[in-house]
Amino acid sequence: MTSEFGVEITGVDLTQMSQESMQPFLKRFLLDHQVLLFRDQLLDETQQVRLAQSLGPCRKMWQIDHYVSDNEFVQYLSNVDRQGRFVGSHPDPHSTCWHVDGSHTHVPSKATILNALQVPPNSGHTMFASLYQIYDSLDDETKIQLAKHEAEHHIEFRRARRNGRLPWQWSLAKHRGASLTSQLKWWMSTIKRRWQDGGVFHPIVRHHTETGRPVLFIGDHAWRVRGKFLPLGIKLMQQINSIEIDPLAIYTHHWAKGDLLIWDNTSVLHRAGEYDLHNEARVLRRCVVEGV
Ligand SMILES: O=C(O)CCC(=O)C(=O)O
Ligand SMILES: [Fe+2]
Repeated sequence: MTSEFGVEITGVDLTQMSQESMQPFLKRFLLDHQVLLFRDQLLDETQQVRLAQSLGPCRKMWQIDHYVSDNEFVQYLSNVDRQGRFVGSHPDPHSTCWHVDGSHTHVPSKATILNALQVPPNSGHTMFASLYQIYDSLDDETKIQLAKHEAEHHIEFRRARRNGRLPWQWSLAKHRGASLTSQLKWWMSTIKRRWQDGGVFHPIVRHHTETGRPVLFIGDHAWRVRGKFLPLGIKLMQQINSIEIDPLAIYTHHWAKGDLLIWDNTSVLHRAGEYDLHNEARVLRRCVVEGV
């Protein structure tokens, strides 16, 4: 892993451990090392949910149409359907940008668990960077300035541009052919919902809820700095989000079938790597633990 975070744990069969014995050990390792890797673990859905629940209640998951699970706590990230046919699209294209799972909710998830059922031999990696380390690398003045601000995290506003939701992109992207009326309706209902729900704000320098250590709480869902004139707030957030991450501080996980990764979601950024969507099958089973 890297010199700062991540650990591979060997000699453990996760299917054989009771929830009680797993809980203290997993919790300690996760807080200390942020990313845990176990190899050769082919769990079934129930076993993976049980493992996740040893850390806390699981989040109910949305399902990918072509690879649905009956278990509400399980999601498959897959570019093939159950018969192994390529569906021709990425299960979650936005996950290729650095992000924190669920940062657009008031209480971001505590941990994410992926188990690899099928993976390409040399691509489709997952990358991690420590938010403790990113914060620690800032100079004192920047730390003081950033600590004064909060970011609004909103998944739709942040993704609008990439999804071609902005008028000058309509002819280019996903929404090619969508009528002006349907686009306007989308914007009106999204803005109305945001207005009714109120925003989700997190301090840009956030203290980890369990370790108390400061992190630079950035990522793809953070779309504007609160309290600034909107275009400036958006621009400033983009600048903060585009902070350069030292390549040596990134852990790139090259998946093998049976790998199981657990990460402490609010102390790392993660992102999915590219792979050949049309020729290389990639199926990961995912569970998410609710935050505290
Ligand atoms: O597909 C991946 O490598 C990562 C997906 C992801 O962002 C997640 O599981 O939260
Ligand atoms: Fe994610």
